[in-house]
Amino acid sequence: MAIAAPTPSDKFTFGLWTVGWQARDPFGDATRPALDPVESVHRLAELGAYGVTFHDDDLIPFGADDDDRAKHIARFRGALAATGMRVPMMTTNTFTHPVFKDGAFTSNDRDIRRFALRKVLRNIDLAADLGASTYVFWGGREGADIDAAKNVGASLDRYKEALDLLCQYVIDNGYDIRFAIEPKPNEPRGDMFLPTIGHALAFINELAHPDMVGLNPEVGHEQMAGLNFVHGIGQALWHNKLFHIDLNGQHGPKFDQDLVFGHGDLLSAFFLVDLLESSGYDGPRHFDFKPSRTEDIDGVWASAAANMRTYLVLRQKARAFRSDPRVQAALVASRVDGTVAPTVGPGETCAELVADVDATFDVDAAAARGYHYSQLDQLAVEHVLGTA
Ligand code: DIG
Ligand code: MN
Ligand code: MN
Repeated sequence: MAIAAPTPSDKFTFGLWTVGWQARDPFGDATRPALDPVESVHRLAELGAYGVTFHDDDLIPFGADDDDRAKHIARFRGALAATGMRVPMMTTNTFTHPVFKDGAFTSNDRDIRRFALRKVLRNIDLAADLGASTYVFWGGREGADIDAAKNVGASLDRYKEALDLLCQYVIDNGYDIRFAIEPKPNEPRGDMFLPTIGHALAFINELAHPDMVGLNPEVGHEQMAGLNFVHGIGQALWHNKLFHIDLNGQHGPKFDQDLVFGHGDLLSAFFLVDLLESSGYDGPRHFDFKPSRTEDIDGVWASAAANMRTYLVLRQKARAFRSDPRVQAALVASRVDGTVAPTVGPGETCAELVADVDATFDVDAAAARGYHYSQLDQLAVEHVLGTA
């Protein structure tokens, strides 16, 4: 199977923090030197990426003065100009500095909440300058480690207050920016607010400008909670709230592995690509992964390339799956399109439904029907394995 090399038309993007991760973890020091963001832009462009994303602190050291800030931004702009790389998404680091150890928007300390808002406001201005159309909110420290620490209702009030204020700022400034909430169940906090796609969708409905706020779901985060990521994306799409996506790999409920895309639940990754490619989602295919701590810098670039290649391989396999006549027949045998038809007839009332004692409906015969899902799944497995 010949797989074409990635090109910017595939819209693959990477966070600067991914290839730039020095592999420091709670149990070990960095195994790699710091990476110049300008180097990352050039190397990712060479690999065929479309763009980069970043937190403010990934590019501009925390606490930098205005002159230093301007220099970092100017160098970065130069690399974008030289490579044609885009910045479709930006976000704020409200989790690394100790000041955020109890959260940002939901810190128990009002002065820290106000500091966090100022930090986000400043970076939203930069996002507008750089043409980012999506601004992500991953509440890395929004949550708690003990239940007595937080008044959950009041914390959600503060979360809502922050997002409503920031939406109004975008409106007042005429920025072409939408917000995307990124759920995660835990880590680094024991229990995080807005832990899953479902929690975030419900929260968005309570905001002052719900139309401006969507989701940036991450593969590993839903899977850490034992949830089906493909179903989560299916519901996000159903709500028209898939504004962005973080692609990576995860081996089920354990610490956040941020593996290369597809290097976790491969069959789930296959059906995710199948869904994304058929759903009309036209946003970036964004990788939020961590090159393994055991990789050297050559391994960092090899793993970055692996994300894109795996996506392209699965995209080609998904197309072959959907065009396979055996699969089309199996989908019919499983009556997968059966839910497309409304259950009730046009204008049919409940009384008519109840009166429709369908003498032909044989409950025992209906109960005996098979759905043939195993043969359908076997075809999927064999398309992924290349033996179909
Ligand atoms: C981690 O999954 C989070 C942060 O890296 C960032 O805020 C967000 C952006 O994709 N993902
Ligand atoms: Mn993650
Ligand atoms: Mn993420």
